[in-house]
Amino acid sequence: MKTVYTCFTTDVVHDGHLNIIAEAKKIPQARLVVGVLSDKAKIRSDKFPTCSFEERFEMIKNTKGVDEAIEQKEVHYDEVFKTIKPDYVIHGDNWKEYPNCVIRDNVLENIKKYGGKLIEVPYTYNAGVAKVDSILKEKLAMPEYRRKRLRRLLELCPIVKAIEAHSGLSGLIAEKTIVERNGELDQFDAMWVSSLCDSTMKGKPDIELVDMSSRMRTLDEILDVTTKPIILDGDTGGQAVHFAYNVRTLERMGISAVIIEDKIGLKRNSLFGTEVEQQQDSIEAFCDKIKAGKEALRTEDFMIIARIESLILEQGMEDALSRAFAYAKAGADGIMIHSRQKSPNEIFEFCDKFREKEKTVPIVVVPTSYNSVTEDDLISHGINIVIYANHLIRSAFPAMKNTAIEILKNHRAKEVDANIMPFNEIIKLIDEL
Ligand code: SPV
Ligand code: MG
Repeated sequence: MKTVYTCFTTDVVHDGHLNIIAEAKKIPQARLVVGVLSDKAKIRSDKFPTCSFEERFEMIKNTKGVDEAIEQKEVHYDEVFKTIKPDYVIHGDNWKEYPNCVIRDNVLENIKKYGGKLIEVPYTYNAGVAKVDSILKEKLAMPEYRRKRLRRLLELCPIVKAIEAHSGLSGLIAEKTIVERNGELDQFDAMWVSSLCDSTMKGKPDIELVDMSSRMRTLDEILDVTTKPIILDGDTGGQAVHFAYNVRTLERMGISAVIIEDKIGLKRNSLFGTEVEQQQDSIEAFCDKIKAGKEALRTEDFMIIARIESLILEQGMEDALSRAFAYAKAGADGIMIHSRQKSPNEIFEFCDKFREKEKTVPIVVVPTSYNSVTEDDLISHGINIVIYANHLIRSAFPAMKNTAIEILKNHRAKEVDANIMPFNEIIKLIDEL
């Protein structure tokens, strides 16, 4: 008996999968083993699953023509080659494109070591397959599915990576960018809707001038075209009573978390530090705000994360730590600790001391100033979420400004063409329904 192997990442078996099974069945005297990709591997290389691994496994196991289903833990098939050594691997030819070609290259390299064979089947894309894709995408975007995904990511990922989004278009970049790194695939897990970037986008200062209604319009734009979970920068949260109302609205919209900072009065951006006047809230009042938010919640999904400004305002490590413990006790679902130092040392000291006593409450960091720190360093200090808080807008601004300068200088647009997106790409960038 020969063994034919394929790996399915899907939540729904459609014509494409049935076609692969049918092709596999044409091989005489062979049994078909199907790998079901683990959740951990799926979220690095594909969309988030819309059902549990167990449900996906049962579905594949019970599909006609499948002789055996196994869990494939990693994106790459190395383990499969060690244990099963399939005579054939069968796959749709759509994996020839970047970034999935990385998986294909690895399969080709390994299979030829022992004389196995790769069979590629033309990718099936018909109205039925398109419909399944679109239904799954819609399901992923629904508030009740999207909202709880941040908590699930915290269980699945060594560190959850969020990138800022300030519009539908930047949301699409956060949603769709997948890269190959050291042979592995990677993508962002979540989006951060920053007060700085949302305000800057509107040409306004980051002082809570762009009000919550406007912030919600930005959120809605992003929610409309993406599926990844969203963490909102909620500034100070405003008055506790208003915060409670806003939490309820955000929860209904499908936002996964809001982060509020322990400042009062006219809020200025933290990266100003002590260069401008900024006032920290009392521990008691801020705990009351956290509690008011928690009481307003209707689900277990939504997270209220407390942001500590003690290091920004040079109030010392002890102040930061005592606030962190108090906020966690008041019910905060996570602690964000912020710093504007070039070195991550004070962040690491805080995290190490916090983790001595508090093992589970997630820690969030924003390494804008201490940007040489790596995600591995952050993981080793018990940090759970990293936010790249302003990088898309900071890269867009100089690019746009440069284009404006060049057109003005040349009295025509030809000179900028080489540095901008080709016209036929921009008109096809956005998928139509
Ligand atoms: C933001 O992105 O708006 C933040 C993070 O609050 S920071 O700008 O570093 O204060
Ligand atoms: Mg902010």
